[in-house]
Amino acid sequence: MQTTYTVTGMTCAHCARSVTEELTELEGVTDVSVDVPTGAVTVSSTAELAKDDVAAAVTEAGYQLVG
Ligand code: 9UX
Repeated sequence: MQTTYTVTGMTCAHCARSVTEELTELEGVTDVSVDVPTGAVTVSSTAELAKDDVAAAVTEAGYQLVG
């Protein structure tokens, strides 16, 4: 399945990489796609992710999940 989240604070490709790396560590995540200008982060996973886990990973990377 695929879910798109909004993340604030990313301004460059390195930001996107940090978020991607953290999210990829979550169990079941198979792909992460980041659009820096809009903050849209699309996560593909084998099962539905807990939003708290996604938020924690984004925070760990240094950014914030919206909503
Ligand atoms: Mo650089 Mo993207 O500080 O932050 S990683 S703008």
